Amino acid sequence: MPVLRALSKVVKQTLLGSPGCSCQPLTVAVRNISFSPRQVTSDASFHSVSFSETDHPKVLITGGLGQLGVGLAKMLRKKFGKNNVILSDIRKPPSSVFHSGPFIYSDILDYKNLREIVVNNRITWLFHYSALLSAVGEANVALARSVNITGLHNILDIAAEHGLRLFVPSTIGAFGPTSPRNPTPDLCVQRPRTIYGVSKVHAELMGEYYHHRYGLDFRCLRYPGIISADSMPGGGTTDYAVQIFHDAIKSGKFECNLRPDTRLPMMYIDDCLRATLEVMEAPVDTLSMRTYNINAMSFTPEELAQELQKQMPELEVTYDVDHVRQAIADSWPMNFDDSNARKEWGWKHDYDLPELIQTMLNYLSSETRVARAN
Ligand code: VAH
Repeated sequence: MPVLRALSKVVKQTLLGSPGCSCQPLTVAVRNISFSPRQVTSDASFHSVSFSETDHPKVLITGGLGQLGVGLAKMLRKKFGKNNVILSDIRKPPSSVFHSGPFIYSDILDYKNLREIVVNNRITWLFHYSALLSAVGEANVALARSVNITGLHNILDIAAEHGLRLFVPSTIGAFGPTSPRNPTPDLCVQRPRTIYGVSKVHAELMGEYYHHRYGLDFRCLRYPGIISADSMPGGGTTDYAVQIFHDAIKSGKFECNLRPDTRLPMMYIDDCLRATLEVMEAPVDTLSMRTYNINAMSFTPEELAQELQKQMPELEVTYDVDHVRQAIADSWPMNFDDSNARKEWGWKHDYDLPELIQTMLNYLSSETRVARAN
């Protein structure tokens, strides 16, 4: 065990008595001995830490207005209480989001702002979703590098300094054309060809470094393409698999921007969010790694269209390939090996392709009925 972590363990045990300390809320001033690179210059700084086992986590979600943040907040608020989950972003939230629970401005590029939020709200868990996705990142490499890499550094330092449990999503995009593609295991060559993928490999490696060097409780899942009914993805390569449902309901026609035979791993959002909570709640001694693949299904646009046409025979699907997205998709895994997640912390998916189709159509059809009625 690295020296710093051993020291931290001794400090905590001395202050708290035996490791199995009582469940009574116990707040002590813990001498913070340089758990983060930014603390190395100061010989000590004090912060109070709550060791109570009975408290719920106090959660901050960054990039909360993306495809996953609102659904994640809804699920976590059900479990931990509405006021224990703070959604944040740099954009103004829709009123439905604003009125569903605590929402604040947070800019992950503003280290001071982020640090104040963590201290003022006594945050203990952080879900870091701010990032530019694959296709939009290729259109703005400098911004993607800043948000996905510099922003991550701020998050890592603050999480280490304040002893947060930190979740950072990675992606199938963290692999490249020289990775095994069918299936892709947890540990193999990772030479992605997008700034998004490079930044996510960096996130995985930096998170694991901070775990081993500073004792940061970093946890990471490589997501497949995520399909959601009530939120739109923002500039990814797998976005076609969400758009097809909306266009099918709206017009009965869909133009796909990937080739019909492009096979990619995909997952329904409810499975993704449940996996994220399960890995964050997993007892630390069940985790042999800090970054895991998770998988549910793998399909091509043609297979998705055919399954959808079983419910909507009149659906017309045409193809107009976006060569940037196609080149990205051709470099990504076709299928994920997630056997470690299933073995170590009991991951299993609930939604296969037929269930996905039914769930998406039920939701969107009811949404359309409501919209027409108003
Ligand atoms: C993208 N939806 O397409 C994201 C995701 C697995 C892909 O990271 O960029």
